[in-house]
Amino acid sequence: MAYQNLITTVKDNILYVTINREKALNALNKDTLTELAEVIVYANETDEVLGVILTGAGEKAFVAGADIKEFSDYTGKQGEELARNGQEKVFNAIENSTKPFVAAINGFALGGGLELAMACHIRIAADQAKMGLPEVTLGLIPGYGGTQRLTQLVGKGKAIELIITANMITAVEAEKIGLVNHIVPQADLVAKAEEILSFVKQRAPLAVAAAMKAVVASVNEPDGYQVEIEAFGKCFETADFKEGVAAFVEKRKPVFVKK
Ligand code: CO8
Repeated sequence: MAYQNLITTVKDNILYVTINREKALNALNKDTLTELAEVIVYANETDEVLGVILTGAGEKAFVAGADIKEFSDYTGKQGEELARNGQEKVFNAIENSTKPFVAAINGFALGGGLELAMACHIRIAADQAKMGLPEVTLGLIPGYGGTQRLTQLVGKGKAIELIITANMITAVEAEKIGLVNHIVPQADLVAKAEEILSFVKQRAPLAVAAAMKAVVASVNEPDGYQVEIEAFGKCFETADFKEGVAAFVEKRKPVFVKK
């Protein structure tokens, strides 16, 4: 995998993705979005990858938003197309992935950057990180799912306040309202993400995927309970279920084979 704007590597079943446009505070230009779409497909299709850690280059920004310089003279139709395309291929694709994506928020996560972090399944923030959806300062609104996912994560009242004031919040405030799962010192950010994935990596991968699908269905499907029932039933047909139960009875560690 060779990318212009991403640094990627796979180690110990984790795909590390760093958005690498440090001079532009890792802003999401078109090429970066295209590369992110490709790396998401790679993560989904590669058996070796059991989880993804997504971060930004440098110590200042995770992602400072969509690349403002690129869309300054778009028409309404182009804007709509850009939002639809980005949501489908990047933001929804992350949320619908069967591999857990952990956002390691190493600095500013603004606009499309916070939307990217919110599309991930778990968010860990460095203690100096700042987050916000400043789109209304530009005469825009969040277009990469931010109005929906912020509301799901923190509730309507807080979401409206954050979006219409455009104010940034600190990592501490973000944790308090449920926007991030954990806060750690900057130097421990990736280690914390690895620690979380180290637990996931020991679990039955098909069950992990089924659980994520059912949780996401709670907000994106008309009947999440039905999705859960069907996914639950399918688990009984897996070899990993038999292995998990056998290992419990035999008082040993299970060896899952993703079948
Ligand atoms: N796009 C392009 N360039 C950026 C962006 C951005 N979002 N953010 C920062 N940069 C660039 C700056 O232009 C500057 O470049 P240069 O040195 O060439 O002038 C460089 O990064 C460093 O930035 P600053 O000098 O501004 O650094 P400061 O420390 O003074 O400020 C801030 C840091 C507060 C993060 C500031 O850069 C800032 O406010 N950035 C913009 C934040 C923002 O408004 N983000 C939202 C963008 S809109 C969006 O994300 C919409 C998503 C939905 C799109 C739907 C489909 C189109």
